[in-house]
Amino acid sequence: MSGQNESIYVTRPSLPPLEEYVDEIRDMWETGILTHQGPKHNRLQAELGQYLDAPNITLFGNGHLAMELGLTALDLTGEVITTPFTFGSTTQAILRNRLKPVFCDIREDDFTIDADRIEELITDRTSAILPVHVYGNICDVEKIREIADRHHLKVLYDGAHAFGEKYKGESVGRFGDATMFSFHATKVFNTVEGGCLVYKEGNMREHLEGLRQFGQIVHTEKTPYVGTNAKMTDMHAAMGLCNLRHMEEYISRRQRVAEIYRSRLQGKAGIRLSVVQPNTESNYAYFPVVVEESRTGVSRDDVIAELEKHRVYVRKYFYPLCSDFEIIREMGIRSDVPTAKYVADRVITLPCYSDLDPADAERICDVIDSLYVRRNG
Ligand code: T4K
Repeated sequence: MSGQNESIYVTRPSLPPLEEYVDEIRDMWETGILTHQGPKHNRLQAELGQYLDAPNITLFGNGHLAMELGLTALDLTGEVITTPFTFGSTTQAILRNRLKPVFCDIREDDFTIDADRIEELITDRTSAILPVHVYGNICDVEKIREIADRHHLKVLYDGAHAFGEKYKGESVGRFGDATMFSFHATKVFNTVEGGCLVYKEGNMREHLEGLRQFGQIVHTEKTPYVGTNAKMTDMHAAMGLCNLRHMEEYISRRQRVAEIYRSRLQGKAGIRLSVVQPNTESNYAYFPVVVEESRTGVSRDDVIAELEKHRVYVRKYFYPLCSDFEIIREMGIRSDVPTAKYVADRVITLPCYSDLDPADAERICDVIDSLYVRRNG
């Protein structure tokens, strides 16, 4: 157990043994190939393709750019239906494509987009749906596919939190036209910064690679696209090659932490947890807790303050809602998202990462328990 004086943050990166990374990058000092789709990048792309069961995959310098450029490559217009309950990146990717986000409410049991509310938001300007597998909770992929097919809409999933997950035995990246996975330092699988897009149509590859590299068709003199620089370096890919070898261990250690929280907090008055989704192989990315003050008088801020007294620093992922961003209000976009508002006003995410000592997870529950006992007896 980490000392009681040591601070605990919402997450810490999963790191391979240092020697393993040093061994992985050693030959780069001889080859001098550090970036531009070098051998490490290409090996990681191939290994991830296998791991994610994704025949079509392109790596990027971060998850956000994978999503932003993925939207560009899908050639969308007008409006995109999305969730407000997510990290700002999701909405920004839409805005940066000069598209209009239309916010749909979320489900109260798993916080993903409420597929039953999507159709009422479709207009003749809608071109796509951008749902988020928030916290690693998988969206209603079947209903979303049905709606998209019926209305001829594209679907790009923000799977930033869903790396390696499966639904009914199928890789979560197999749903929709494309799925983004983030490899940020704080994610289940990391390349320090990084991300990828997996996609259904192989003919998107050339466009995506062009968008990633100054609009060029790689290894030619042609520049048919307006692109940017969104490449993943070989140094980052090397970290991914190492981390990928440890995924099973990382996920099972996260699972242990999540199970402690669930067994200690499930059913506690004033605290609501996300459901355990059926048919899902989870990666235990985040552990959200909704603090319902009206039932006990204990508020979210009380829980945060109590944990901070014990040097445990949780986060309000995801508050505020994207639909409340200043830029969205200035654009005059109004949304009817009461469930998302309810959850965003009450949610915290507890520390959950592979190196978190299970004894610390128990201690965090003890701190929460003692606060409720003090207040309510
Ligand atoms: N879509 C969704 C749904 C997302 O959640 C995200 C990113 C994206 C898209 C975009 O993907 P990327 O472009 O990032 O690949 C963090 C992460 O920066 C961000 O990747 C993540 N979502 C978001 C949910 O969380 P912040 O601003 O809260 O990060 P920060 O720096 O405050 O870090 C949180 C905690 O992690 C710190 O308390 C300490 C710890 N930490 C962080 C870093 C960076 C470390 O221990 N080591 C580190 O190197 O956004």
